Amino acid sequence: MNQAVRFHDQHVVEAQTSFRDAVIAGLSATPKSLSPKFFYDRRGSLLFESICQQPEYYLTRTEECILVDASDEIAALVGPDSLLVELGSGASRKIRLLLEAMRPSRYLGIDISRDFLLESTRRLAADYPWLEVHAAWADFSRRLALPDGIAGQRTVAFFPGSSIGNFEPPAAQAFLARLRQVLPDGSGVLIGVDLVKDRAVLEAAYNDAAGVTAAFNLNLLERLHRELGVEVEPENFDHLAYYNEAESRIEMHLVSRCRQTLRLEEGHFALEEGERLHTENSCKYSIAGFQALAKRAGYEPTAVWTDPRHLFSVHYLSI
Ligand code: AVI
Repeated sequence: MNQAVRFHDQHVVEAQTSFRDAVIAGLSATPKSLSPKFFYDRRGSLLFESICQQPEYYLTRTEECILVDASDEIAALVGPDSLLVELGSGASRKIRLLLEAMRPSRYLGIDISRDFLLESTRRLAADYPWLEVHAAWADFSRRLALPDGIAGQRTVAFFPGSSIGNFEPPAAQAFLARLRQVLPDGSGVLIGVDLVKDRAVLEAAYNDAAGVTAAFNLNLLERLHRELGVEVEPENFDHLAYYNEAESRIEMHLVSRCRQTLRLEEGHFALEEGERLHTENSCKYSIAGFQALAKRAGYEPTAVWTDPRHLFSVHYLSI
């Protein structure tokens, strides 16, 4: 098998222009907000990988244990020779836990961070010579399409890490419903979902002692400077993350330490001392609550796996 990665340059221009427009819209809104998808430039993607190693961030290692324990059952549900599509593939680490058991014929990694996507899919192609590896640089939260030539094959969409939690529930349902439309009959979705739990455990995960999550949050400001030339001093902001119990979600904000103005081209965006820029929601679910959402999106929840402490869940949703 040829070990080159087949690269599909799907919606690149759209992703670049949408960043500038979204920043202007987000800084003009009340309260100010930016989409968490903009965290993931190269530095943000590396910081996220580091978050996943932090002792407080239980999500990654718990999901990995669940996947390892359930890999044979997952493989039996899915069957061999499928197309395995990873949404937000990042470092393509978790997929390695499933490849030997599942034996798909093709893998497609889709990510918004181009360099990261290319590096990780090249490594995957080198390590699994029997696998046909594809990479699509795309913003799947805006437009979801499988590249020509590989659409139509029975597919498993792998959406790990509780990234679905970064959509609010109505948007999560709409996203899953859109995903369903591009998957052929007999396909399914394997999705990691973080569970509601003790506030202290949740808040520690988003306020790690090493300050990596804070650096990840503040990197958004550095990205505004690097890519859009926004005049902004990250040291004039604090990282804030807390559990909003009424909404079952962790909220992340950047809090202005002083009265200041951010400048982007002709636009001036004033912030008061203490004013927040809302950067992320990370929604947490009960197992039954997530299954109900998946049903509303048109899926049949077929299997669910969790860990002994019920920190995290992995669901298989059939079409
Ligand atoms: C990618 N996503 C599921 C992470 C989360 O937990 O919501 C992003 C993250 N934000 C702060 N720490 C990690």
